[in-house]
Amino acid sequence: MAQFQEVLKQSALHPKPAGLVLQYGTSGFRTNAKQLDHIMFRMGLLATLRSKKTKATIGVMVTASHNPEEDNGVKLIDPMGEMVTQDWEEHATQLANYMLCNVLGPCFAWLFCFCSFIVGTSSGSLSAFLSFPSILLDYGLVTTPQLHYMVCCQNTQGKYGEATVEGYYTKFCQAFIQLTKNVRSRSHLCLDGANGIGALKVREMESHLKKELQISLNNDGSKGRLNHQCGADYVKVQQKPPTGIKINPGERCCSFDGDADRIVYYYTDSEGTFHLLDGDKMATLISTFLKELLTQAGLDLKIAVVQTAYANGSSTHYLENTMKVLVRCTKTGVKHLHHVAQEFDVGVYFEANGHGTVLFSKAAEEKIQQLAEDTNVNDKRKKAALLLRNTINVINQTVGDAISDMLLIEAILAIKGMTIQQWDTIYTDLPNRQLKVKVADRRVIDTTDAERRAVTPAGLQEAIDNLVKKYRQARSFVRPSGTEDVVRVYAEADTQESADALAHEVSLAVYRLAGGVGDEPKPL
Ligand code: G16
Repeated sequence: MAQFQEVLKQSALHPKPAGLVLQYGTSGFRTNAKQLDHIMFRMGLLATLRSKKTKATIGVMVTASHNPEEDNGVKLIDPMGEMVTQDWEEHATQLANYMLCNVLGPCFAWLFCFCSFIVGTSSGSLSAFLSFPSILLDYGLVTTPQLHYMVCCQNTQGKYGEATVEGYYTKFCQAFIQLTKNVRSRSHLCLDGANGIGALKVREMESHLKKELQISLNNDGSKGRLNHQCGADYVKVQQKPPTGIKINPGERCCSFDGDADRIVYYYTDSEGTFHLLDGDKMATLISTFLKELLTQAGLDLKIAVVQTAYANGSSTHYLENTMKVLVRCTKTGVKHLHHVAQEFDVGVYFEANGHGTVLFSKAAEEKIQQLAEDTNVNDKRKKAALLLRNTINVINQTVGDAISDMLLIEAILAIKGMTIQQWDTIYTDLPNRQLKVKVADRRVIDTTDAERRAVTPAGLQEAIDNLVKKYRQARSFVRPSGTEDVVRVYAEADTQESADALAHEVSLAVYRLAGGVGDEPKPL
C-alpha cells in the first residue's frame, strides 16, 4: 500500500489539466506537447502493466509523427512490434482521463512485479515518466519503425535481428545489397527528410549501403522546422513538392514524415507538372513484383492488398481487374490494415498517405526458404526464390517504415530497370482532394463500412450521397481524425475541378450539419 501511495504521490507531480479529455487515437495520444505531461507519466504506468500482462518487453514511442512541431504524442508497441490491442487502447484512454486511484486500484500490485519496456523518441527528451519497470532500455532518438523493430528483436531473442540501431542498418542494408547485387547502373534519389529523425538516421545508415544507393538529402533538420511545408503528409495532401527544394525534371524524389514511418514518391515532368506516387502506387508496384516472383518460383501463395477508404479508385480498380489480386478495405490506421494483412500468405498493406509494409506468414516464409535452399529446382525457380528471400529481409514487417520501404522500392525499380515515370503509368489516379473541417466536437461524426459512410449526425450521409451524384466517377467520405482535432473530407472525381468542388461542398455539409466552428469553408 505504501508503494501505491508513492505512485499517487509521483502522479501528483504530473497533474491532469482540469477538464482535459484525451483519447488514444489512430496512433496513440496526440496533442499540443504542453498538455501531455500527465499522459507521459500515465503511459509509463500502462506500459508497465502491459509488460506484466504479456510477460514481454513493451515499447513506448514518443512522437508527434506528421503533426506540427508544437505537438507531441505517445504510443505503446506490443511484443511482436505491432500496435497495442484495441482493448488496451481503451485502458489507455481510461488511465488518461480518470482518477488514478480508481483505475489502477484493482491492479496496482502488478506495477511492482517484474516487467520490461524500451523507449524511444523522434525528437527532444523524454519526461521523467519512466520510473517503474524492472528493466528499462532507453534508445534515445530513433524513428518510430526502428523502435517497433527493437521490440520485436527483444521479444524474439534476436531472431528478427539484433536489437540495436546498428543491427537495424545491418539487416536492411545487407538485404538491399543482396537483392540488387546483379543490377548495374542506378540513378540517385532525392530525399526530403521532413526535418525529422528520418534524415538523421539515413545519414547514419549511408555507410552501410556501401554506395549502392546514392541519396541527396534535403530538409535534414539543420535549419527548417519539422514537417513545415515539407514531409510526406504535406506533399500528399497539398499535391506539391516540398517548398524550397530544387527538383530537376524527371528526377526521382521521395519524402518521409517526421518520424519516418511514411514515405511518398514524386517527380516533376519537363513541363513542370507534379506527379505523386503515393501509398497506392507503392502497393501496386510491390504486389506486382511479388506476384511475378511467386509465379516464377511456382509457389501457390495467397496474396492480398489491404487499403483504406482513401485509396484512389483507380488503384483499387487496377488491382482487382488487371492484376487480379484480392483487395480488402479497413478503417484508417495501420493497426487495422496490419491485422487484415495477417490473414494472408502475403499481405501487402498501404494507406494512400504512404504508411505501409508487407507481411509474410510463417508458412510462406518457410516455403520460400526451402525453395531457396533446394538443390533440385531449376535456375528460374531458384532465382525467384532467392529474390523473394532477400525481399523478405529488406522489409520491416513490424510496421510501415519509410527507410525499409524506400530500400524496397529502390530495389524493385532497379531490378525491373524501371524509371519513376514508367512506374507512374501503371494506372492513372483519379483527381482527388483532401480537406479538413474544424467542428466543436468531432465525435459527433460516427462512421461505418470502413469509414466510407457516416452514420451520424443525421442527414450528413444523405447530403454527401446527393452531392456525389452531381459528378462523374465521384466518391466522397468524411471521418473524424484520430491524430488532429479536425474532421477529414476526401473526394475524388473525373477532373480536378470536380474533385475540388465536391470536396468543398462536402466540407460545407460537415460544417453545417456537424457543428462547424470558425469561418465557413471557402471554395478552393
Ligand atoms: C497516423 C497513423 C496512420 C494514419 C494517420 C492519419 O500516422 O499511424 O495510420 O493514416 O495517422 O490519421 P488520422 O487521419 O486519423 O489523423 P502518423 O504518421 O501520424 O503516425
